[in-house]
Amino acid sequence: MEIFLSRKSLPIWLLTTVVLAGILLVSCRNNNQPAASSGVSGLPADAAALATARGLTPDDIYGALKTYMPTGQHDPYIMISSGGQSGQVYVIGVPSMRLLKAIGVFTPEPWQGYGYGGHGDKVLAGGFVDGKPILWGDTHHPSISETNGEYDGQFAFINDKANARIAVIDLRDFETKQIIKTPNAINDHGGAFVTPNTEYVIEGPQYAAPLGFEYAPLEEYAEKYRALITFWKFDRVAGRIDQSRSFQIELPPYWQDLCDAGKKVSDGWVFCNSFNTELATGGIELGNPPFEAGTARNDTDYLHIINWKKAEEIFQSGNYEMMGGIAVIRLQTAIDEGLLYFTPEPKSPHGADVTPGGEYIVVGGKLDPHVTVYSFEKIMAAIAKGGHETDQYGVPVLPLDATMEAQVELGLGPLHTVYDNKGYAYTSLFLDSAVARWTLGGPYANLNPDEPWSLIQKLPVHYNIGHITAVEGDTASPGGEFVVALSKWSIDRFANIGPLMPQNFQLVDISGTGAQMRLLYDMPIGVGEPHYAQIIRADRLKPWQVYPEIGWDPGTMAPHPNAITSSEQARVERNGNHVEIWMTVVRSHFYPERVEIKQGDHVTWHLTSLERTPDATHGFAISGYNINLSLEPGETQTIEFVADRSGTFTYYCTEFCSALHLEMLGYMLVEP
Ligand code: CUK
Ligand code: CUA
Repeated sequence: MEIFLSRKSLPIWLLTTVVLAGILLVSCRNNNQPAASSGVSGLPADAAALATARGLTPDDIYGALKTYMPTGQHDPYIMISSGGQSGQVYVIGVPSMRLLKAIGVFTPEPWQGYGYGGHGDKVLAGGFVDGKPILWGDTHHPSISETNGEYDGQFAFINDKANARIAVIDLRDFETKQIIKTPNAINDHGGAFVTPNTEYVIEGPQYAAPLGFEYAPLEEYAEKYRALITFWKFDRVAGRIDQSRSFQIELPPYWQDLCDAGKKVSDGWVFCNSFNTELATGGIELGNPPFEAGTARNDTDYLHIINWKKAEEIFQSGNYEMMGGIAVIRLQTAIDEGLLYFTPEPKSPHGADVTPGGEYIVVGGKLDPHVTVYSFEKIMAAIAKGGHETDQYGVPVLPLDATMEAQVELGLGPLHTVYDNKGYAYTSLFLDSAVARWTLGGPYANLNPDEPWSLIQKLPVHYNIGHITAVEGDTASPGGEFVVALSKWSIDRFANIGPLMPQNFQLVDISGTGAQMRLLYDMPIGVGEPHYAQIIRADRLKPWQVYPEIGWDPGTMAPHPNAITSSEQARVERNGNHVEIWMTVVRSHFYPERVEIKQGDHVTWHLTSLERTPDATHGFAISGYNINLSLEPGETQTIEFVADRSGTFTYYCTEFCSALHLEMLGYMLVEP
């Protein structure tokens, strides 16, 4: 009896699935019969009875057994998901689809104590736009750092579409370390994507504006408006983007949408799809076509093909202009030096996804039922051949029949494509609300028995899938167990909680071959609209359980100069109207427990957690002063403020850290 759902033995699970599914079929046929006595040895009657009582189908049972994570067991995969309008990043276990953490990125995050007086304030200030505080973001595309085209689990990057910013998250402590405002651009989209060794974090543009987002009338769109793709140089040792070694390339004012870096055979190149080669500027109120029609008039837009290794050489040779504090390679230079080529893509494309070996680039049709597959080899041959026509800005356009490898008809609204280890590609079909599995050709053709470049299965999802993500899916060697459909609508999937409904992460089993994809689980996301997510094998992550030593500053990832290591060193010092406090934090005391200052004092307050026990986190909130920190074991943080309000204020620990947690408090008396 006890072997049911044995935790150690997978074959028993599988056996159990089959057996239980069989029982369900039987018990469905005899619906009025209690299934209490299954007659199958080793299977508890209560499990079958429960399944019958709940009306679970064999598919439901399969999904449950695939995703259930018994207490104490860990997910084999971790999903790093954008948080959409929340401005944050979410960390989710796969396949259990349990939310593990919300990482504060562009928006203050109280639980992490991010943006309420501690070092997070400085990180957030890095993203102010010309000094204006912007305390939210529209995160779209997270990207995990890579080494040799594999996720290395060290860092994650994410863009803010709304304000053209990029953030760096250190995966040792899952905290945001840097936000940087992209110079010269006011919005972005096609980032963050890394090159195969994270030499650069790429941030592609979206809606064109004059460089520096200076004023220019829309009538001057064609002459004055431009796009910019940014190559952020990432310094792995410092764990920061280095703007002085980064550069931008000026592009025509098409709306470059999504970019992906080449890998393996195509390492050194970047590919971005685009739309609005029509240069539509809206103005329905003036009798112009509205944007949604104006941008869809042409039969083709342009896939952008960018040679970033050569662009790096041009940057290093000094052939650029400094604008807004960053090197900009001008459009004419990019054309003259052969950094930029176009090739046509059918009707308002979406997505650009490089295959694991770098041989092909897949672009979704969005308004065309096909995905178009470009061959990198053919692109290179077409470039070498030369003598191309150009677009209106002088960029060479490689003919489609010279660059295209295949077109595969999948259905309505193909957007984004990911890959597995069996030679299949998976494309989200927004209008069909389906995941399409199809076969790659070329070197992938013998990985499965199906005919190359053909649609194998369309799995319905609920509803309107945007992105799709696969385990290790953007690497040179993707996994093959799961994809997650990032579905935009969830109407009727969850309990009604009012008109704003959650999005729906739908876990799909892709472990079989052929038409065997199965929908396993729906996870509501009620915190914003995530666009993209990446899924990394959990064993690639090496996060800390506690900070490396007492007095660690997560802001610099180094020992904090004002850390103290014992409560005897705790003290308050006054120098004129500057008060400096060195405080220790440990179960279940703040030392000192009383802080007496005067109204108008400038206060610098250093707090060090003396804890070494994993999970012994303390909070620190000063009521009425908008100060709130999370002090994880070993962490030191400094807050600074002016005591502008006299009165009696409490500070207390916000984490239930011990039986004496409620006693973990102090008084800050501010004398008028
Ligand atoms: S875009 Cu959202 S579904 Cu911002 Cu990646 Cu395609
Ligand atoms: Cu420390 Cu509660």
